[in-house]
Amino acid sequence: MKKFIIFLLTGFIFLAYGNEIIIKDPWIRAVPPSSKNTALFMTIVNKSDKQDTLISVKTDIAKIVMIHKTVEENGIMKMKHVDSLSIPPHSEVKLKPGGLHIMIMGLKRPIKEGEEVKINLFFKNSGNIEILAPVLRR
Ligand SMILES: [Cu+2]
Repeated sequence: MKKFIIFLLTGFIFLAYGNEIIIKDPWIRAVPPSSKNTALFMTIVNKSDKQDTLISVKTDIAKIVMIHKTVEENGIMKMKHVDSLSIPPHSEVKLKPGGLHIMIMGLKRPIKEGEEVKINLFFKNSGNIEILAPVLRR
């Protein structure tokens, strides 16, 4: 009985912990086979009372993955690297074309429309979150 209760408790703790950060609607932009770069977009939802921070992103399909923001300088849109991305408590951060995105550079192979790519997102508090992001033409 004791073991059963402990099992239940760990189950609840795991569930509560696992739901703090939710990745909604992830997708990777489909690019022609000649293109070596693409981008990943998604909405990061923080359901917890604490701020969390996206510190790094990894995928097997590319050499370099980094967080980018899009800024306007003298009327020209430029992409800038940011070290990390803060997700305030009880809020969501949208990564979308023309704004924040995960830059995927140096594709090791062409990506196909409809395929699902495994991505690992590393958060300061929530640790590693693995997602599958479909390659879409949007
Ligand atoms: Cu970029």
